[in-house]
Amino acid sequence: MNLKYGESYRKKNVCVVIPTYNERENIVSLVSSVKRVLDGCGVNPFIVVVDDNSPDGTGKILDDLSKKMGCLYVLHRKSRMGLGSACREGFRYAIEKLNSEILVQMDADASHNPSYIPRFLDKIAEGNEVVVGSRNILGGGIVGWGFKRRMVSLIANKIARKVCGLTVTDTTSGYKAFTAKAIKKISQKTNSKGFDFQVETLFWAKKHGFKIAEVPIVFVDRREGKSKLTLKEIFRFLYTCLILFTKRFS
Ligand SMILES: Nc1nc2c(ncn2[C@@H]2O[C@H](COP(=O)(O)OP(=O)(O)OP(=O)(O)O)[C@@H](O)[C@H]2O)c(=O)[nH]1
Ligand SMILES: [Mg+2]
Repeated sequence: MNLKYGESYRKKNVCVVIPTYNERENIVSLVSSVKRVLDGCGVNPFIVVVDDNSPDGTGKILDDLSKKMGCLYVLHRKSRMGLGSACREGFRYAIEKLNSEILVQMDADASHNPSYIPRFLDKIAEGNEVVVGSRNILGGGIVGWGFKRRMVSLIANKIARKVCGLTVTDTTSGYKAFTAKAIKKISQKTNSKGFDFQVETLFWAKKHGFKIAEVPIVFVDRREGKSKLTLKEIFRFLYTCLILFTKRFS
C-alpha cells in the first residue's frame, strides 16, 4: 500500500462509521475488507456500525461477527431513524467511548471501496480536517448508474453547490473523513435525520472554516440490497438546502 504520510497516523485511533438498514448481503464482506485495510495502514482500528433494527437481520449478523472481531462495535437502535442521525450517533460513540482521532464515514452497500481509506488518511495527515470522496474530479467516477439516477445526483449536486455556497465538487457523497475536532464541532450544528446530512455536514464544515480536501473515488452502484433513497428524502434534501441558504450570510 502506498502511504505517503503513513508514519504520521501510525497507531492513531481511526474509526470507520457505517450506518446500516437492511444490508445483510453486504455487511460481512465490507466490514472484513475495512478491517484488512485499516490493519494495512498500521492504525489502531475501530469499526462502528449503527443499525436501525433492520428487519433483514443485519444487526444479528453484526453481533455474531463482533464476537470474532474485537474492533467491531455494533450500536442497535430501536427503529429506523435515518442515515444522518445514525452517523451522528456513531461519531459520538467513536469519539467519547473509543477515543477516535480520525473518523471515516462510509455506506454499507459496497459502493464505497475501502481501498480508498489510506488516501483519506493521507489527506488528513497533510493538514486537512474534512476529506470528501468525490466522483466528480479527475480519477473519480460512477459505475452502474443509469441516466435517471445520474441526473438526480447531478441536479442535487448543482442545487446544493449554488444554494448553499459549497465549492466541494461532490456534495452528496457519503464517503468522507474527519478529524475528531472537526466532526465534533460540525455535529453540534447538524440536526438532519436523513440523506440531507451530507450537505448539512459540508455546509457547517465550510462555515466553521475547516480545511476541506477531496480525493477521487470510483463509486460502484450497489449490487445487493435495495436503495433507501426515496422521493421523500430528495424533497427533504431540497428543503434543507433552502434552510441552509437562510443561514449562509448570518
Ligand atoms: N442506520 C441507518 N442506516 C441507513 C438508513 N437509511 C439508509 N441507511 C444506510 O445508509 C447508507 C446509504 O444508503 P443507500 O440506500 O445506499 O443510499 P445512497 O447510497 O445514498 O443511494 P443509492 O446507493 O443510490 O441507493 C447505507 O449503508 C444504508 O444502509 C437509516 O434510516 N438508518
Ligand atoms: Mg448506496
